[in-house]
Amino acid sequence: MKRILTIQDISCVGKCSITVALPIISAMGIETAIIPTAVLSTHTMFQNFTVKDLEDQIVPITNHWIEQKIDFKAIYTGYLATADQIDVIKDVFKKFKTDDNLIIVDPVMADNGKLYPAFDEAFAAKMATLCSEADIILPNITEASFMTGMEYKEEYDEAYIKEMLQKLSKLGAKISVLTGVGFKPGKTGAYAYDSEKEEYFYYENDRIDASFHGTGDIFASAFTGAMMNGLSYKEALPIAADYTARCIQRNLDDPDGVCFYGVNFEQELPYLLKRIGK
Ligand code: PXL
Repeated sequence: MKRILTIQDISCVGKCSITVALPIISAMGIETAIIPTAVLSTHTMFQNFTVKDLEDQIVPITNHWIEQKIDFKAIYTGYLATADQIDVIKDVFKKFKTDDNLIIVDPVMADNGKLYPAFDEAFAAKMATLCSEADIILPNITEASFMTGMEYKEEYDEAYIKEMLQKLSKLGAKISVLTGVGFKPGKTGAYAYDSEKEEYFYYENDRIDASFHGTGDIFASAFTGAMMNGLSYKEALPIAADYTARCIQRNLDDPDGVCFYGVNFEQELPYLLKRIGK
């Protein structure tokens, strides 16, 4: 069985970060090791959440793994608690990078034109340096605008997206994926650029008119799980996009009531597994 490592927070209630990555990637048949960057009572969109930074655990945990000769086919990072953690995580990459494993960085820090409450522009600049060490990055347009210095736009054309992808690819990742890119009403999608092949790829799907937390993490987790099942990034992106859309719809249709802080990814897992042939 393949084993990957995901590095992000545990929001004890929140349906985001590790509490979605672990079940999704595990269900896809991939062993999912974790490094929790912090423990929060809830994600940061709740009022008065508690937070405990776990940065001091990262070095001892990874030193022990080195002793035990544990390795990973991918390292996927999500929400990181502080800018200082980013240097520690770069050391984790150094410890576990091999010629044939994949580093996937989702630079979780912002959405809808704004940084999340815990972050500032210095954090965004530091996150750009982590993206430089990745094979694949998965920012949304807001995150990309903070990392490239491009103006954030709600309405844009293809030239704006392509320029953003060019600037992102200068950070250094082989494949840059911009999420939440839609050119028509009722549509969204993922727009990717492969800097080695100098090739763009766009997958468009229906946009469900509702916004919930954790959907970016669900997308990144399904994408990582699909890649680890041997699919190409062009095969993995549509699966991740369609699965995420179904999770949002399923939440809206939930007979037990709509969850306001996250979506129903659990009951759409059978769909995801079918899409990867399991
Ligand atoms: O889904 C992204 C995310 C992950 N973890 C925490 C968050 C957020 C988004 O706000 O607050 C703690």
